[in-house]
Amino acid sequence: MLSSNYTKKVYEDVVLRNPGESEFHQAVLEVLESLEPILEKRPEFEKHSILERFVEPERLISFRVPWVDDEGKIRVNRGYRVQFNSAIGPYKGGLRFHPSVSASVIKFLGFEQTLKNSLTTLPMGGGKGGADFNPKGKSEGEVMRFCQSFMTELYRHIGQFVDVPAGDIGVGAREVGYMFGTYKRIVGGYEGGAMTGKGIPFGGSLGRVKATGYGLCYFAEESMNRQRGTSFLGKTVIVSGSGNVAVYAAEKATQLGATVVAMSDSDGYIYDNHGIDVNEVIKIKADRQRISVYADKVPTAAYNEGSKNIWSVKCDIALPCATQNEMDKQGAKSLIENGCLGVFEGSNMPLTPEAIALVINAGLLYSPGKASNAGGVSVSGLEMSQNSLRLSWSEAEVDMKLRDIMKNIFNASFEASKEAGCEGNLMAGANIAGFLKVAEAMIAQGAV
Ligand code: NDP
Ligand code: 2IT
Repeated sequence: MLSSNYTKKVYEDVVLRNPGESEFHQAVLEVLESLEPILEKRPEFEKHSILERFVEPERLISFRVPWVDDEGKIRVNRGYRVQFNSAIGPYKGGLRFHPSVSASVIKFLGFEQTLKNSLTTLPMGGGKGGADFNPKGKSEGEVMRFCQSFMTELYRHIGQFVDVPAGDIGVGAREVGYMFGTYKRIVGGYEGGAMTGKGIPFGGSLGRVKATGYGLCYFAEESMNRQRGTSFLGKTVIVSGSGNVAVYAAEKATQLGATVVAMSDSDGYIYDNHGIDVNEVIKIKADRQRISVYADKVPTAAYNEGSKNIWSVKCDIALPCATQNEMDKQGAKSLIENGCLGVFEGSNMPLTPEAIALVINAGLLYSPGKASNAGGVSVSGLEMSQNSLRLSWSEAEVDMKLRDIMKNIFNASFEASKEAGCEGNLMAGANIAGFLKVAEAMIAQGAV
């Protein structure tokens, strides 16, 4: 609930100006609620219309993506890029290929990305993009032709100093490779820093693939240690999803001494109280098969239909790593009843507002994705630095920098929560800490 006239007015305008865009409204409302305590103390933000500017993307590009399927038929998808905020650096954020992609989804993600990138301490603004293309069931040739067509429009909007895309749902190393190759061909030169998540032989960072999942666990470990004096050691963990973020979160949680008992895809989840063999999941996903195949291969595992039911599994730690609004109040209630200690977000906005309220009010540890999943974009930032320097850091060096960054994000969020009078509320802390830096940069740059 908003209480100040300023935030109420800004939110009303967002709803009026972006009708029906429920994901975008949801992301904005959460942030405005968190910012209220500091807005009272910093009247200059209202004076400079910072919130009005902060919720309005600098630019939203939407474009036709025609491509030819294996039958020779021309198909059409819609592509997007939102260039949300460039106050502290070039726009930066991933590309998502999923049938659910819409202007609302891309805007919520770009809005969140602005705050997340600010938290990383690296000079990156906020952007996001994608298409309502479903890579599932498409041949290699179809995926390549789609990526090439997508880039023949996107290239004119990006560049190492302008806007730097990377992967997200449905976009991994394969798709980034096809898009980067097309970009390179069109612009007529190697501009490594124009995309991140690239393959290792052509400028990729050793460590980017694992960065989001590993970073999530480093953040969760720090939170458990600092806020409860405990750690992953001996804990049971649920990881939803089985994509890039999920598998490396599961791998790191296992390395830190936890037992991952459940993982999922959009159809259902697997359960094994002996612990899930992450390498087997990685193999299944490399073959682009469903998670149900795991239960066929591993006799101690069971498969259950319905991905949302994963939260009914008893666990100490929940790591949602699939998609937005994947945990509703029923899921949160089950976790609380089963004595869960903390929920750390790997995906972007996985908890509904009702689920967040339940988790926080029940006293569980909780971290918002913009803080705890920032490891991915942080290592993207490191990849950009390496491309500019024309060198390559070892995986161990990247991992060390990632650990430091995640610790710093925890500290910044925790300190900001203390200053705002809600010590330990990392949602409020992350929103405030991320916002302040961008807001100050916006004031310094005038009415742009
Ligand atoms: P992937 O495409 O690699 O994996 C996505 C996983 O989530 C798959 O298991 C997929 O299942 C599942 N999933 C997707 N949509 C739904 C849905 N509607 N309902 C249930 N399950 C679903 O994506 P990533 O791992 O890269 O991304 C996962 C989340 O993490 C996203 O929210 C993304 O924005 C966020 N993120 C990603 C970063 C990165 O570096 N990649 C960085 C920071 C955040 P299925 O195969 O059945 O579709
Ligand atoms: O949501 C995210 O932070 C990402 N998908 C990663 C973005 C990036 O530019 O690496």
